[in-house]
Amino acid sequence: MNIRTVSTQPFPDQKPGTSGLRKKVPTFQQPHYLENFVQSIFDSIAAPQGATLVLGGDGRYYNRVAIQIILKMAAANGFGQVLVGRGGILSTPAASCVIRKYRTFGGIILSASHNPGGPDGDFGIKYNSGNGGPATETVTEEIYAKSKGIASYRILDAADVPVDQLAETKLGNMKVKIIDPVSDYSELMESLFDFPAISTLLKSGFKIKFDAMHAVNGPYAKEILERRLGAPAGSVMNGVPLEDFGGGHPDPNLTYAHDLVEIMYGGEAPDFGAASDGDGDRNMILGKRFFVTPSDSLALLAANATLARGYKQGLAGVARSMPTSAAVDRVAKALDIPCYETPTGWKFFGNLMDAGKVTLCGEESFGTGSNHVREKDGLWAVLFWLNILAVRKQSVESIVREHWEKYGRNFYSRYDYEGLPTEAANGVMQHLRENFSLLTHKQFGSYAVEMCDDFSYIDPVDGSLSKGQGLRILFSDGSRIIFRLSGTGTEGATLRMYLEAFEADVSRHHLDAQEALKELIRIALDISELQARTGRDQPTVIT
Ligand code: G16
Repeated sequence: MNIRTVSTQPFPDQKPGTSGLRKKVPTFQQPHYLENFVQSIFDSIAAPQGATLVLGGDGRYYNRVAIQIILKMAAANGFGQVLVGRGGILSTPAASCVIRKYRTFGGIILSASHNPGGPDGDFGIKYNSGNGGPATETVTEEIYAKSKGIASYRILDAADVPVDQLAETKLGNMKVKIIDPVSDYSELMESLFDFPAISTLLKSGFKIKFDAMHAVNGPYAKEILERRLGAPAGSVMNGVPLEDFGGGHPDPNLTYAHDLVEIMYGGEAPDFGAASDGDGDRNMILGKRFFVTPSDSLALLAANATLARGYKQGLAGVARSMPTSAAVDRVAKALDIPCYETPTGWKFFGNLMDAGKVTLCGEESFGTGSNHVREKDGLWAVLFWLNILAVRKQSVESIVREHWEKYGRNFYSRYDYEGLPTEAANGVMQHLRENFSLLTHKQFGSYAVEMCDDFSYIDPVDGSLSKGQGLRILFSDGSRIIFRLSGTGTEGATLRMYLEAFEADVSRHHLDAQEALKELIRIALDISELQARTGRDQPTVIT
């Protein structure tokens, strides 16, 4: 066995963001770049000799190359076994499921999620701990610290391992086991939801369309929706994963999932539509000519959770990221369960779930999940919805409208300004921070500012403090404007502006969100001076 110790120099830019390290493919292709980060992970987690690791990714460009490098480095760093999804494929929730099911030490997931792929697209890598969830900030900070001082990495000199057939091979002293990426996950889904009831619904003429966006969930959706549940062939569209996602932007929202949106708003629209992203953890839910906001979807799943087998006992609590609308807070109040508000990023939910404090959680960025794994889970959300639809036998739209009648409607929208010059984006944030005291208690049209702050969070489980998590302008009627800089972008800065207004009056629930939020949007643009400071009249994406 020939283990090489390779001398290297640190790269200054290996600080993990909201969800791991995400960079352009050519950045990862630089000599030693991936190796440095992987060695920094291994040095930080200090796995015992012989430990087992899970490895897989969303199949994007560079996935296969990275898999081979990581396998050889794992062998040289004393791992005993690596479980690899066939073809190097594992959706993010499936990786979490496999880590938990086989109680492995942890796992490495290769994905840049919803970011575009291909030779000029994005690539990413993140470490998930033994609970199946993204490493906590304490661990990612440690990885970053190691990356800044790295002088060498270890790698085995060996031929590539075949990963396209289910098999067990040896790499040095380490076992490499190629596993079916879909089966463990499918079994888990079957244990949570009433598959016979969903199957009856799907065979009764209730039509669905699932857009896998040429990303990792294609094989998962085909297996579960078409094979196990009997949806007609073709219910899954764009179901073949491609290294560049067919040139698309695999982000399930009204802008990027346009193929599906056209179908769902067209003449012969199916009853239910859904899409998921590059690595299968995000979801978008649509009814016939009707869009369900992710924040509403989370609230609705919480309110209807006991209709699904896996949640019959009720919920211990719920959690949402700070910018996510407070719709779920109202449900939690009615159910008399705790509701936690965390910073953006799934890693903050893990501790709460491990401690048994929450069962369901979600983010406005098309992410919903539960304690069945420690990642958000796109297909899980789709199955949860189908289970509710199978029991309630109503349309998506009527279920949502009834929900609003009961709890009120939280009008919600997010404006993304992508690819801004970093200084301009920082300038907007700085300007807002400096004006906090001037804004407080000021009246803007029908809105009065109650308080402003830079959100910080003390983890109730481990006591860790996360600061600088987004600027909040909170109004006396519960409306909110939030500004945040993205931690997942790979080009310039992305500034996100989140807007929320609560409406109890049912006669106004039919309004379009942009119409209902018009005044708040104007106020947000005024006080931030965003347009003047960035030179942008329009956001890149509105969700
Ligand atoms: C964005 C979203 C977050 C989400 C994160 C990772 O982060 O705003 O809510 O947790 O992406 O999601 P995914 O793993 O699907 O990429 P940011 O920092 O860009 O706002």
